[in-house]
Amino acid sequence: MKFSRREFLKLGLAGGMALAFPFFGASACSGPGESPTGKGSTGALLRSRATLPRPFTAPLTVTKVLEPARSDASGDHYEVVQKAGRQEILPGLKTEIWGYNGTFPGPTVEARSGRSAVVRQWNELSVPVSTHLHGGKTPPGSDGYPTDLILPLGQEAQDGHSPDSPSRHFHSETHSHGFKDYEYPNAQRAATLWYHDHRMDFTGPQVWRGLAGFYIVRDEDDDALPLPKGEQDVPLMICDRSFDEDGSFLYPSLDPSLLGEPGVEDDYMEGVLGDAILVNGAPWPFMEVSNTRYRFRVLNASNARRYELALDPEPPDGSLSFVQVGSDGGLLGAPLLHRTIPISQAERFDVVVDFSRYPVGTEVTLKNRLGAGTTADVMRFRVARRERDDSTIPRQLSDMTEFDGLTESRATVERGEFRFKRISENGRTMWGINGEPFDPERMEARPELGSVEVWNLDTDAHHPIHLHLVQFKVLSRNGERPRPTDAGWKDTVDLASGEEAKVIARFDGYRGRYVFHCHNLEHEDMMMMANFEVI
Ligand SMILES: [Cu+2]
Repeated sequence: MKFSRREFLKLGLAGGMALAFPFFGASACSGPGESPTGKGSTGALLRSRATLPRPFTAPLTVTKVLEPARSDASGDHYEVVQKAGRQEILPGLKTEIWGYNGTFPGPTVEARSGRSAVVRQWNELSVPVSTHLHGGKTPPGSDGYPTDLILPLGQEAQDGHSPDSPSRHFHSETHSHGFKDYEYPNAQRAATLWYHDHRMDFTGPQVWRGLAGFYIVRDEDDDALPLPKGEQDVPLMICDRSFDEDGSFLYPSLDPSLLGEPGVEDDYMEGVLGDAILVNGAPWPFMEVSNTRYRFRVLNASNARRYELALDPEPPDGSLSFVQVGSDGGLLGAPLLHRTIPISQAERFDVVVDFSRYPVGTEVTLKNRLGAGTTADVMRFRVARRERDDSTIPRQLSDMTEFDGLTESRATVERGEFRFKRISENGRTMWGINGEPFDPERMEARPELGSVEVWNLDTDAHHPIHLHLVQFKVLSRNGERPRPTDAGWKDTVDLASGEEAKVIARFDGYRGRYVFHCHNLEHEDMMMMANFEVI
């Protein structure tokens, strides 16, 4: 019988060692360069028991676009059913997934800027859910607040895991039964957003089981650019997973029913890292491309894994691999060239890759420079044919007057440090902000509607920090200029251990309560989240 560290603790077998280990074991695999499997990521590797397939044998699939159930003058109305499904992810094995419409990834929603969408989410799973549109400027009642749950029909709200848990507040929260209508005004510029589960204490396991999908906002300005379009505009959802012998997802939940005690075995409190890399749900897929430019909307939908994406071989003409045209919040003002792209959980990079730089017949691998062994590869492109290319990358992409105008002198309030650090809660190591675990009742900040604020963020491990409602600008990193990949409108900033950032945002759109949190989903579930209320 295998004891988890937690069980050892309960039995009093491990003593002080068990308390000390999570601290020092943690930092040993969180810094750059230490563990081959966790390099650049804060987390512990969970090894698959299933035989993993040879890479580059499964074709990349592009997730299908969701058709509205109806459209009228007011906007588009969608119906989505969250339910279990069975998918062949590993060849010859079936994996039970939890998915939007029973698929993983969920269907892609294509929205128009300025045209509202209402998504009716049905819950046919065995657990409560809450759906968040990441990067969306969404009214508070539709933002997928962690306790704003859709309960399965016939299920009552539960008290959560322990009597003194913040989930005691469940009874004072609003719940829906069976379904909920999420209203997305889409009063925002074109951008690659994504939607995923956000249930308090259980986001990690529920996203791991498959509750994630793309939500792409388009507008006339973006459409009018001569960037690659149609089949050459490809969303790529990258995430890591681990598989049990029978093909089912492995995840170290304390209670796999996800109805009792939340959290993961102590060995994984740093975060859960899988050893299989999936793109759009397929393990290390290949994609046949023509010798033209492609626009890839890259999303890191992993729970805890960071990547540093690179092309192998690099373009033979010596040019840099990626031309970044967009960030979390849509187009940049002007394109940026990168040799590699570091991408933390929940970040999006909109990049153009020009395959005309490679001879037809070349195989180009998308590598993860932070990975080792099975996690060093992401997917492969085969330059299979010649094709006429009408696309170009214009020197000017979008009007950034508003972005450029967000300067420190415009801010009326400066807040923080917000310290994203380990805490001890009831004798357990957890994650907190300013020493506090998440509590739905406590407001960490009350920005005024329309005001500009500077927030200071700092960390003790790798924490990708995400603010709901707003897109911000990274003003500085560690007191210096932001790095090139911090450019543009951001809703998530990738902070490594001991880093600090100063970000600036205008808190406009809606009054109400929103969260900000670490997007390492195990950290988020273990309380690294706080509220702000726009007043
Ligand atoms: Cu974190």
